[in-house]
Amino acid sequence: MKITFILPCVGKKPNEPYVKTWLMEPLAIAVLSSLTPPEVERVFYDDRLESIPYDEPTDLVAVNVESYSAKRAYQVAEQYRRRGVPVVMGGFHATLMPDEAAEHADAVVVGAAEPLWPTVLEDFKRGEMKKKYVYGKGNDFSPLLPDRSIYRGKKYTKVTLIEAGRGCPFHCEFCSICQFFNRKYFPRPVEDVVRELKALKAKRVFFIDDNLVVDREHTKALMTAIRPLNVQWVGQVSLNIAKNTEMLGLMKESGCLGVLIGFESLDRGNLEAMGKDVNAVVRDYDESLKVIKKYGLAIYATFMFGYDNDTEESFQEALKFALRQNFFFMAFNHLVPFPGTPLYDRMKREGRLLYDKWWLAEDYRFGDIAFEPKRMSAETLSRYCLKYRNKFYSLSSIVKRGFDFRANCKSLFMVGVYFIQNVISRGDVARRQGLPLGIPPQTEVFGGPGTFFQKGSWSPKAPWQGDPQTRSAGGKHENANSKDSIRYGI
Ligand code: B12
Ligand code: SF4
Repeated sequence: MKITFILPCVGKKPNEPYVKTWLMEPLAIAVLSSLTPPEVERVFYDDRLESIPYDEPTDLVAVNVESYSAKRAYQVAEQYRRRGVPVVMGGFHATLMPDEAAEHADAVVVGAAEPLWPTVLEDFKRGEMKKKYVYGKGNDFSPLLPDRSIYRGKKYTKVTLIEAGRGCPFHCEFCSICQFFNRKYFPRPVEDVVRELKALKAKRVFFIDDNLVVDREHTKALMTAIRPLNVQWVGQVSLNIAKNTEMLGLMKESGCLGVLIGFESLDRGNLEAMGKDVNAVVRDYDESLKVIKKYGLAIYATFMFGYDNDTEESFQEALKFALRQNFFFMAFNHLVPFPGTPLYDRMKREGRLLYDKWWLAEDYRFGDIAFEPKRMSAETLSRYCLKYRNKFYSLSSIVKRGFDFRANCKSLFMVGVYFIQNVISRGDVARRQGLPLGIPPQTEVFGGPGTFFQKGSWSPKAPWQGDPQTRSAGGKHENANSKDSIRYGI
């Protein structure tokens, strides 16, 4: 028996490389591979880096589906199913939208793969694969280590992704994580994390937990256990970490180089509307950052714009704040109504969705706004995000921030990482904006790694060939509701 694993890309611009900062190891594929019995032959195609050989014989195809890659996942599935090969889907989007995914797959796995994947394979072997597999209890880690040999031959960013826990107990209205994990946190046994780090001999690690400091005792035990391993790591934490200097000390001693913090907004009203209580308890961002910075940690700050109090001043203030704080990286994201979130439901109730299913809409591009903001147009919101990202990643800003030696450039290694990654991120601002979702199959002819050449009749004047700053988001959205989903007909 042979399984083909697929990680779909979001979409591609003809003759251009894929978004570079997104090219990390896809951990879900290594986890699935580890759960697959050794006698099963496995191959993996990463759609971001290579072409998919649809005609290569295989018995079963397993596809990871996120909301941004859903359209592409369905296109890929259609290609295999046309050839008579059954397709199984799983991942965030497949879990939050199982009925939609089931229209494009032979089976859908809802939730974590660990407790279900072996059963799916058993059922498949017997010719009795079910349409849906649902795991309702929570999220079990497997003692098996992810099988990273599945990445062989593929060039990813040189950082190892690893999990110390899953989920988050908070309830921010826009967040897919708390929906996926039912607002719970599931710690992974510390000894398994240590065993994985030792087996990998990994020196540069990204703890992908959405909030590494949810369960203080677990995190302390983890930091203490990894201290002797001499790894350098980055992770995502919440801002209230500033109140816990013991934890900050442990993080630093265990090799923490930097943290990603979701600031989201400088406006209290916006934070309340988001339900981002974990930030609302921190009265003064500058004071909190002063504490965190004492530990010499680089900071990747993420902001989200589009809540009801946001105006252009909100962008100006956030930029001022980011430059004052010399953040290592900064994300100026726009609010996205991800399916299955309370935000999506609220926007729908309030009649503010510009698309019923933006992730499948024919004319939706990465960077487009999928809802009607209160105090500016959708087009203006999209344009401001782009404008202020460009300002943050301007050459003068990169140089200025680089001079904060303590936070950003405290060793020769960090100087290299800082400048290379900031220059790549600068390029990615344009690479991501206007990225179409999916690749119409009739145009799918691949070129060099990560690129494809366009053929056929697809969009002779594609939107990204125009000026992304003037392309109208608001206008075109008017006709883009509901029926517009999936008109790419394969
Ligand atoms: C690391 C990470 C990244 C990295 C690397 C991504 C990569 N592909 O390697 C970077 C930073 C590049 C990134 C980029 C983006 N990301 Co990201 N990312 C994550 C993060 C933190 C961890 C992903 C991971 O490896 N998890 C560990 C694996 C084991 O878990 P998993 O993927 O859920 O897989 C499990 C199950 O879902 C299931 N499963 C998954 N696939 C399949 C397939 C089958 C067949 C089966 C049976 C089961 C199954 O089994 C697995 C084991 O239990 C998640 C949040 C999270 N906690 O997962 C966000 C997350 C996936 N990202 C998200 C987003 C939005 C993005 C961006 C669009 C952000 C942006 N604006 O740029 C881009 C899109 C990039 C792309 N798709 O090409 C969202 C997706 C939401 C959604 N509804 O789809 C998440 C959930 C974060 C969030 N806060 O909402 N991301
Ligand atoms: S704190 Fe972060 S991970 Fe947790 S619910 Fe809020 S946005 Fe999601």
